[in-house]
Amino acid sequence: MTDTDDPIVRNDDEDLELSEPSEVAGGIPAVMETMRHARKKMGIFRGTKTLLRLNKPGGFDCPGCAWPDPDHRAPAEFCENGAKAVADEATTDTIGAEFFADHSIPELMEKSGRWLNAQGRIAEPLVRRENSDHYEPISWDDAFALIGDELNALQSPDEAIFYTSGRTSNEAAFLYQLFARAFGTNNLPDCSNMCHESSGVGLSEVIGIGKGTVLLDGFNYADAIFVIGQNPGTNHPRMMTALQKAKRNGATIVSVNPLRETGLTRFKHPQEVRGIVGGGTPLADLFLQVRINGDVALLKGIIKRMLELEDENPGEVIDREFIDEKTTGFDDVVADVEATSWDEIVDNSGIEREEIYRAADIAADADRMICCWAMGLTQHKNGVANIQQVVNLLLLGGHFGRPGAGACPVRGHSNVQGDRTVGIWDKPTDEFLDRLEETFGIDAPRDHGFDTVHAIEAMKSGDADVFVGMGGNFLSATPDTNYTAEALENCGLTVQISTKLNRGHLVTGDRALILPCLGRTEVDVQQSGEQFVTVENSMGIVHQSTGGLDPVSDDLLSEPAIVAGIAEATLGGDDAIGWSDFVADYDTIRDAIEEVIDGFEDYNRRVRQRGGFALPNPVREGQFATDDGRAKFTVHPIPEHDLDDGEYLMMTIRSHDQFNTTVYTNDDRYRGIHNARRVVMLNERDIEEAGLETGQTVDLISEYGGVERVAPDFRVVPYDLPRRSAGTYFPEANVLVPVDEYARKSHTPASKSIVIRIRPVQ
Ligand SMILES: Nc1nc2c(c(=O)[nH]1)N[C@H]1C(S)=C(S)[C@@H](COP(=O)(O)OP(=O)(O)OC[C@H]3O[C@@H](n4cnc5c(=O)[nH]c(N)nc54)[C@H](O)[C@@H]3O)O[C@H]1N2
Ligand SMILES: Nc1nc2c(c(=O)[nH]1)N[C@H]1C(S)=C(S)[C@@H](COP(=O)(O)OP(=O)(O)OC[C@H]3O[C@@H](n4cnc5c(=O)[nH]c(N)nc54)[C@H](O)[C@@H]3O)O[C@H]1N2
Ligand SMILES: [Mo]
Repeated sequence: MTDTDDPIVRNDDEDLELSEPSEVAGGIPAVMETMRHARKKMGIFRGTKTLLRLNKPGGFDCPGCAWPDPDHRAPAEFCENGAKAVADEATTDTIGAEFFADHSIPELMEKSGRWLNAQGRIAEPLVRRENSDHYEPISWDDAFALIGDELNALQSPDEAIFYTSGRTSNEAAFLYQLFARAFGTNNLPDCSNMCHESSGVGLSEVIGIGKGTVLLDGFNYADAIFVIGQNPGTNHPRMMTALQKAKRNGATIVSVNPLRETGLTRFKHPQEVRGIVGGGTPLADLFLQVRINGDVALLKGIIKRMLELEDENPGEVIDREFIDEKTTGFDDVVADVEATSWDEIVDNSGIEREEIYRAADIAADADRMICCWAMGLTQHKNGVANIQQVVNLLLLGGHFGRPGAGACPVRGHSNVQGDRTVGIWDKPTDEFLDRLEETFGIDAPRDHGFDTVHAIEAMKSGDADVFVGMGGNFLSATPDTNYTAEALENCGLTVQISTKLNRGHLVTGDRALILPCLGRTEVDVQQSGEQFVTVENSMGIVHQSTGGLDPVSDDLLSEPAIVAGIAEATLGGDDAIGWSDFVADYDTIRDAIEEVIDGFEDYNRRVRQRGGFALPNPVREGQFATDDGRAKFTVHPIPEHDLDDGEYLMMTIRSHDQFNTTVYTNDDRYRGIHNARRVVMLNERDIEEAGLETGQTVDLISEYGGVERVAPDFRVVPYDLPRRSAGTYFPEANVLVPVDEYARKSHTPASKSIVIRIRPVQ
């Protein structure tokens, strides 16, 4: 099923160069990078103006990540990687009819993803007609009519799939899900399915809400902060400022990661004088170099040790009163860790007993403890169990319902959390659908829809025929790239609502549309005047985002306008929803959200207040919204990976110089890997034992269910990671992740634990 000579994700790697990984994140190099990106892509004027509006009141929300903004903002809190994301969108280069006349789709397939993205913003709507190998211009009306015709020709609305990436605003997302449901389907997969779904599912089951329980301010009170399976120096650089402050206020920080990620060791605040000149603050007091997917074992070890300490000092270590009053299942967890031997814990976590004791001491001493995590925990078959095991640790110390303590899943895309809140979900609750029906007089479909992996299967098997992507890069972000490509090609129509060109635009159904939209940085003028949109950050704060730049092209529509156009063309005259009224004034969309979803009372007024407002979070107030009002301790087995000789457990991660599938450069500056992305990081001793050499070219092979998948032409890079572990970049290694290898319950692809073999290329 794979063709080794023809990787679907193309790279333009040059000579691989290696240097020592950076010890310090932030500081002067980060500021320089920020300015370089801003100038190069936007020009001096647009660049400076844009960065000054980033994350400021009256400005736009940074599209870089979902980390919240501090209330008392530094003059401009932006980070190097936020600036890269902004510069990438705010570029003045554009592509349109001429570009696509010059470049056929097969020709574009030969280009790297980095090259495709670097061509500029898509400036006008484009169509690929049947049997054509070119995109050509199409009017907005004709594009909408084409979609309406195809959707209405389906046998069932469930043959359509409406994907969302997490940059979409609350307003656009709400209209989009409303349209999907008015049309008749809950097929609303989103990037969250591949991201924090394990967190949402895991937390909902045991604490009754699928969101984090910590506010940014809480970092100022925490005694201990565990950062597990997360690389904030690269992916959430503004979080480093919060960690630095926490540390100055006395918090002890523990990093749990197979890699010694730059930034957690030392961090220089780029916007503080002492950050620029000094040696940086060492952030992590303890680094636990866990084996890939060794977290359950490690967390059990920490809990086991804390219970031993409690026996020695009764009443000093765990919060017995909280456990008795507010939780269930404690005795089972005690029995489970007692039955788990230290050998099992040490072998499976890869962490020595003394180190586990140190971590347990830190947790035991903390009156207030926060656990943060990201993809290192969620993207495993036992992703949900990982999260619930973290909750076990937090429950032991009663770390819910007070500031400075709690669960902190750190979200990725800047509005991925808000999209879910306003209804982008393949498994909506009946209560939500009832409210939609009452408000809009529609018959909402009740069957659950396809999530991301099941959407791929449905397109592959012919059960789905139309794919619409609200942002994102479905082809390259999903697992099993070759399989997903076949799935998309099996559709009658694929539609991508996008800002920039990506490989997902090149692998299409019989017909394809690219609908270019305004970006967050741009002014959005509708009938009632200039509009703003709203987003929800990782901590449940809803706030405004207002673009300030002139749109790069006159032919762009806003995301809400595009949804409305599709809805009108599809639902026609029979439908009572006033789509154009919504677009004329986004306040009316917010009024509708307020009617349908609790917590948005007085939305339009409150979101105009500086800093926005917090959505209700009962757990923060000490109320667990579970069936019996108590939080649940839960027992989970230690996952087993019996690696045969020559097998490695691979995690697919982000470099410092990419945003998901958008590659800015072929460097991974912090890790000291330059000019190449088709690399596999391996422990030096594993390289030696396998008879491999630094820089050698190899093919990576995964074999699941009798199917061999090959990622050709990777270079061997020695790196400090545990034995028998391998690290590769996403999306290059996605071909190796089988579509059906996903987390139980959450269906998040197991992109961080894939067994691979390595075959030298002769
Ligand atoms: N600049 C930039 N910012 C981004 C993004 C980006 O691509 N670029 N992406 C955004 C998005 S959508 C998201 S979801 C976040 C992602 O943010 P992260 O989750 O930080 O991103 P990953 O690179 O996937 O890194 C996962 C980390 O987990 C570690 N890890 C892997 N496997 C394991 C394991 O089994 N156990 C433990 N303990 N650790 C493990 C890896 O070494 C790595 O440090 O970032 C967001 N912000
Ligand atoms: N192997 C592996 N796979 C992974 C991951 C991993 O760690 N390993 N991580 C997973 C995670 S956490 C995530 S979140 C997904 C990400 O999956 P996606 O969200 O689908 O992918 P992105 O690369 O973020 O999407 C980039 C594209 O979005 C479009 N875009 C950018 N801004 C806008 C906008 O404002 N509006 C619109 N309409 N379009 C816009 C541009 O055309 C750009 O090319 O990938 C997942 N895939
Ligand atoms: Mo994500």
